[in-house]
Order: sequence, then structure tokens, then C-alpha cells
Amino acid sequence: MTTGVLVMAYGTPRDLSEVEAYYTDIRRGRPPSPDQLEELTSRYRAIGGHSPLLAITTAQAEGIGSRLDNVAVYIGQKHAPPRIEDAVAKMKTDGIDHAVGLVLAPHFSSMSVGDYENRVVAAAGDCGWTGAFTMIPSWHLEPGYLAFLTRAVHTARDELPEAARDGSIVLFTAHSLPERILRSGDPYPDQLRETAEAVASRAGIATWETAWQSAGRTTDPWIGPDILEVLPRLKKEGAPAVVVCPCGFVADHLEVLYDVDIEARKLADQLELPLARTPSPNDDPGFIDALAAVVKRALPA
Ligand code: FEC
Repeated sequence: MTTGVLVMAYGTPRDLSEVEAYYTDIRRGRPPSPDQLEELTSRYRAIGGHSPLLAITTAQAEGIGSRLDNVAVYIGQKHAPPRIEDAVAKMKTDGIDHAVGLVLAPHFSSMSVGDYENRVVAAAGDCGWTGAFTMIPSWHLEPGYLAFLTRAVHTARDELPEAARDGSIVLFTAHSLPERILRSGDPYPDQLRETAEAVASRAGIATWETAWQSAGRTTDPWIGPDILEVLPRLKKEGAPAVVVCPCGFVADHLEVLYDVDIEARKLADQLELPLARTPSPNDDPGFIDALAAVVKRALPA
């Protein structure tokens, strides 16, 4: 049997000239207004004009591949090339009989992981790939991922001023989604809480909360509370400092490097609330071991 793993990620524009096409894709083909485009472009400019996401996704996929015997690795992105559809077509050409689908996001939502799965199924139908497909729905309690985050919480906490460490609050965050996902019993918020609880217990952290970040600029209500509302409340309640652990993401990219490192930090500075952010998993060897273990369990015997 010829086996493959399809590693899927959000995707990023490779440079500023691709931001418009990328944003149009995210908006399902509706081009952004000039103001919307300028606003997003200015966020990419603020992180140096380029997101490291594709390079990190590639390193993660190669790391997973190097830990598996006789398994071909494909990268499929949601909003930029190489796209999920291209990867599925390549799996057909390569004669893959069985593929495992892994999304580089730990928590399941019908609007995130579910959407990636739908794209694979539709692409298979379109190109006529008839191999078996096993989708990994979530891996938010994978021991190696929790171990990475546990170390990361300690690393970030140690960056806080010594006097502010005791009593500091850890905020575990993930990308917000429109509230309508909750009506169909989506497990996304529960899974975020389960990751947070598991890491807090391993790290010996008594004071922690979950919060949401990076909500879209749409008129729909999005799941809250948003990190930008939580920081002022924590200050008011007398928290001496905050550790932000964006555990819904596994790489440095716009939503971490801008939304946490620039936007949330600016607010924390205004509030005079010390803030440290946990390092991202990226290509940490122990973290990649964890992803490879998740894939191995899903491979056909
Ligand atoms: O570094 C980069 O260039 C890419 C950063 C990036 C990641 C990411 C991950 C997730 N998103 C999720 C949901 C939504 C929903 C919308 C939405 C919109 C945007 C926009 C940008 C963007 N997202 Fe994203 N997301 C990243 C970037 N995202 C840019 C458009 C401007 C803005 O709103 O800021 C709203 C549109 C829609 O309805 O589709 C919803 C989720 C994740 C985490 C899971 C995953 O990685 O797939 C969920 C990284």
C-alpha cells in the first residue's frame, strides 16, 4: 500500500504583493475594500512585511515526514499555494492508496478542521482520487504538545519581573470564531479549556483563564471574551502580570506576531500590566515528535 500524510495549514501571502489575493480568498472570492486591504497590509508591514508561517509549516511537515517510514508527505494550505486541492491531485498522480489528514491546529471546530476536511473530500471528488482518507479531528491533549506548552509557560513566566510572577495570570488563547458555531454543539471552546486545564495542572499554575483573539472584522458576534477586553479587567482586579499562551496556534505568524506581540502588548503597556508571551512550538523537536506520534496512530496497520 502507498501511504501519505497530508499536512494542512492556513496559508499566508509570500510577500505584500500577494496580500490582496490572499484576503480575497479568505473572503471567499469577495475582494476587500481599499481600506480593508490597507489595514491588513499595514499589519503585515508591522511584522516586517512577511509572515514566517509557510517556512514554519514546511519545516513542521518535513519534520513529521522524517519521523515516518515509507510515508509520502504533502502540504495543503487553505488560503494560499500550495493548496489542499493541488496536494490531493498530486496524491492521485503519485498513486497514494491511503492518506492521513493532519491540520496544524490542535482544536476541532466545524469551521476550522471541519472545513479543511470538506476541502479534501471535495478535491478528491473533483480530481477523481479514490484513495482512503483518515482525518485526525483534533490532538489538543497530545502529551508532547502539552509538555511543550508546560515548558513554554515556565519560560514566559520567567521573563516577567520577579515581583510580578506570584499571582500572575496565564491566559490560554485561540482564534475566535463566529458564535453561531456554538448552536450546533461545536467542541471548540471545550477543547481549548481542556488544553488549558491540562497545561495549568502540569505547570502547577493555579490562576489561569481562557480567552479568544483575532476575531474577524465582521458584523457577526464572535466568541468572547476577547483578550483585549480581558486585559483591562485583570488590571482592575489587581493582577500583577499576565502570561499569554496562544495555544490554539502552533507557529509564529500574523495572529501571534501582530495580535499578541504588538496589539495586546501595546494595551498591556498602556495598562502598566507586564505581559509575556509563550514561545510558539514551530519546529521544536519534541513538538514534532508529538505530531508524528499523532499521525502514526492514524496510519493503517
Ligand atoms: O501569518 C499569516 O499570514 C496567516 C495568519 C493566520 C492564521 C489564521 C488562523 C486561523 N484563522 C481562523 C479563522 C478565521 C476566520 C476568519 C479569518 C480571517 C483572517 C484574516 C487573516 C487571517 N485570518 Fe484566520 N488566520 C490568519 C490570518 N480567520 C489575515 C482576514 C483579516 C482578518 O479578519 O484579520 C474570517 C473570515 C472567514 O469567515 O473565513 C473565521 C482560524 C484559525 C486557526 C486554525 C487554522 O490555523 O486553520 C480558526 C494562522
